[in-house]
Amino acid sequence: EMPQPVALQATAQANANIALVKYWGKADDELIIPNASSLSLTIDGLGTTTQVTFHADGAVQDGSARVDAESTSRPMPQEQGLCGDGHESSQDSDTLIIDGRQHSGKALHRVSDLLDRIRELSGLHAPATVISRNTVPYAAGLASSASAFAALAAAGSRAAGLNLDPKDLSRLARRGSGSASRSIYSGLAVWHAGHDDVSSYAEPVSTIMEDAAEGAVAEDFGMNLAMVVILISNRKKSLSSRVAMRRSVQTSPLYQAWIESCGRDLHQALAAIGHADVEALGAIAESNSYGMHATMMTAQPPVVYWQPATVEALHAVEELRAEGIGAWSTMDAGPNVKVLTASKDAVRVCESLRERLPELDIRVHEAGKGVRILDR
Ligand code: 2P0
Repeated sequence: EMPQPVALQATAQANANIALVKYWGKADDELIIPNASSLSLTIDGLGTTTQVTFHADGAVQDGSARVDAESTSRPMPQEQGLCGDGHESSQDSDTLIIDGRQHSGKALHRVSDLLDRIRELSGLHAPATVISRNTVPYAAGLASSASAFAALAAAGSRAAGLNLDPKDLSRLARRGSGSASRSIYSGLAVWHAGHDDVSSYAEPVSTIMEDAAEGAVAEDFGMNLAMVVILISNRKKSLSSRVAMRRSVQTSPLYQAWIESCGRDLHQALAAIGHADVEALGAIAESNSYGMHATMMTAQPPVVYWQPATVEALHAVEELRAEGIGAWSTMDAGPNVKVLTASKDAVRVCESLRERLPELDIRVHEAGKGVRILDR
């Protein structure tokens, strides 16, 4: 007479994004409201696939969720033995498996927080199992909370019977990790800083352009760009971006100027995109990235993600440009260097960089798709 457990399950895939105008610092740590709007390019080949299963006893407590009766269990490919007998019995709390390894502590806490938000929205009060795989072609170092939380928000909300529109999905992903708000979309996206939970969300640049042009047909601007990723290190970073950005906000004397520069940079970047001016966009992105790192380096204590090979790579990009090749560097909270280029130049940029930096793993990533639910 035990109620038959109902598997409420969905799987989603999301790609990483690289910011051209960076998000660095929060106005609200709890809701993850940034101090400035940001702009990014979603890229292919660096993503996360996540399956969420809610273990409900057929119960939807307040009836607000539309539960899909067809969402019966479809197991992910076996996760190196960790999907086995061990934890099915302890379903009073969430279970998190990333790349075949079960996680507890801080990682699980962050995931459970987002699941709590989904339970709140759906009225579904049930523990969940989250099985996540990073689709990284080369060893870590680029694993991104953006793709992880975008995939979790999409799979989790769908598994709970919610059917969120992209804007609400972006807001939900934002609660997991700020940059995840932008990975909902393909190509170029802007995360509007906003001032509260409702007004802080991302949308595609094409939408903004359409609005500005009052309904003119928009192209998918992002598809003309690519990122060449120079892998400097695949080690886990010493300091999380969350801590590093908070320290920058609180202690860098350059912080206020940084936030002001982001406003100008976004404005000019959108104008450059409107004119399909890759050169102008690249120059803005490179300068914005250096500005962000300046706020970290002038924090107390300083945050320096750079390694010797980072500086070599940055100089190599400058050399390419001196030769007339359109390539611009950008960096995030780690030592790796990403190089923005026109898609048509990407292979040439990649080959030139490989010649100059023969020790390093260097690969082309084209503009990527937005988050999507995978078929059952
Ligand atoms: C960005 N980064 O715009 C910036 C540039 C890294 C450097 O967003 O605290 O993991 O989870 O909101 O999104 C990385 O920060 O931070 C990031 P939380 P997140 O891509």
